[in-house]
Parts: sequence; C-alpha cells; structure tokens
Amino acid sequence: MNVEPICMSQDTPPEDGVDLLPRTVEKTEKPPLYKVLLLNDDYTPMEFVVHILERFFGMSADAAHGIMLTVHMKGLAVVGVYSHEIAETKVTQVMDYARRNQHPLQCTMEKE
Ligand code: TYC
Repeated sequence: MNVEPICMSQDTPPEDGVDLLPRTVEKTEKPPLYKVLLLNDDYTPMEFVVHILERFFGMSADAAHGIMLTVHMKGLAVVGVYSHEIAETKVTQVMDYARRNQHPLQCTMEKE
C-alpha cells in the first residue's frame, strides 16, 4: 500500500483550516493472475485429458473435449486463469495425477 501526501500545507498557513492534515491516496494493487497451460504430447490418451479437464478444471464433457482437441492440434492451450496459489495447486494436482497414472502429460503456469 502506498500512502502519498497530496497536500503538505505545513509551511503555509491553511486558508480555511481544512488541510491541516495531509490527505492520503491508498493505491491497492490487484494481485497478478496466472494462466494454467496444458501441453500436448504423443502418448497421453485423449480420454485421460478430457477427464483431467472435467475433474480439476470443472469443465463440462463438451468443453473438456473441445479444449483437449485444441491442445492436441495446436500444442497447448490455456485451461484456466487463477491467483498464484490456486494456479500452483492446479498444476501440482494435474502433474501428480498424470504421474500416478503413468502418463507424460505436462501442465505449467505463467504470469498473465
Ligand atoms: N496428443 C494426444 C494423443 O494423440 C492427446 C493429448 C491431448 C495429449 C492433449 C495431451 O494435453 C494433451 N493421444
């Protein structure tokens, strides 16, 4: 939080008595957002990717199928945008689940 004096009127007498104290402007910065990306590979089954998108990203079967095909054809796609902590959790959940099922699926995050 930044606190900026707007009117420092200490060395000149206040004209109307209103500016005895410096006014402040509070600048609240929005937390940065992070894109979660799913990467294509030649081995992870399509149904497994669809399942991941439904399970961890709350997508409908249709949306998940569409995004999976986008990743398959284009090489990668953004599958969600979150705060740093949530994005990190999603990446960990996907990577752990893929690894446990012995698929090489890769999921990463990057600042928006
Ligand atoms: N390319 C994979 C296949 O043909 C399917 C796939 C889609 C893999 C999306 C990963 O993120 C991915 N079986």
